[in-house]
Amino acid sequence: MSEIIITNLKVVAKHGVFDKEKINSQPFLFDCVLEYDFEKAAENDDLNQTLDYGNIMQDISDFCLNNQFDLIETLCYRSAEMIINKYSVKSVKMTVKKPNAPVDLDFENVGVSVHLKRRDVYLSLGSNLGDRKAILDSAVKTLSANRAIDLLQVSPYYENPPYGGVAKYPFINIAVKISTYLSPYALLDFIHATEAKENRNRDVRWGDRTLDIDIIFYGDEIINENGLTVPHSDYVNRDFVLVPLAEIAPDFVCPLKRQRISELLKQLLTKK
Ligand code: A4P
Ligand code: MG
Repeated sequence: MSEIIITNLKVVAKHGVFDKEKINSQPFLFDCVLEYDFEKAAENDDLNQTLDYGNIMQDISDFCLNNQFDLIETLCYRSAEMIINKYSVKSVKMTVKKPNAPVDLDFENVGVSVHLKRRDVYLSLGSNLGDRKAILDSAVKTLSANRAIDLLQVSPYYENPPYGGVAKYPFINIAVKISTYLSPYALLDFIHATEAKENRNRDVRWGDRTLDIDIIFYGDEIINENGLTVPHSDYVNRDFVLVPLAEIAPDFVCPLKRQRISELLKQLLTKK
């Protein structure tokens, strides 16, 4: 793993909550660490095979000067987003310090930091009410319209009988691969908003629904807390998840089961 590191890039700009901060400029100090594979550039001693740190510094400086935010949190997050989207790096760690923050105490710096990291995420989408294909298409469109999400693959549609004994009508299911730097919880919030947009009603667990989106994998991470379980707790028992998933990611290895999707599907089908 290799990194490009910028420290204490100073930009004099007008961010802050107070009126006087919006009128009088003050310094903001940026640290930026980009995860970037520059081994080839080093081997060939070639600037064209790496990122020009001068361009990155200019972009951070321009972004800081051309925008105005109340919070350094916003300045930090948005400038990290600008860099990860423009340079397609694996991750960006951005720190913003405000040495002249209006606090009447003796301090050197106050700052915030954010680490954005791209992961491949697999989602399972299902619909069994309304115009099911149109709803799934619209959900995929909503996902890809989020600037933090790149849509990588979409499986074909599969029609399935309802699983779980609660829902009455047949589902159409698809699997989708995205790349995103949203945290798992930010992604879950966005998924819930996407379901709500398609008039999802949450009255009955496992019930009929216009749209359901589940996170099956979030990179290699294993998460088991605060209402989120990833890998999804029951996906290995669900052919409506595994069949579309095997279509787009047969060789993906489940971080929990340590088996490929194609093997897991085979096992499920022989059990049935
Ligand atoms: N949650 C925890 N882990 C996750 C995760 N990995 N992805 C929490 C998404 N959400 C996760 O989900 C309830 C809560 O689970 C969420 O608020 C989140 O914090 P929900 O979507 O509100 O409720 P639900 O969908 O009714 O419950 P659940 O348990 O998610 O149901 P499933 O498992 O989604 O099952 N048959 C076919 N053929 N095709 C289907 O698509 N879908 C279901 C729903 C039933 N039968 C089906 C299908
Ligand atoms: Mg669900």
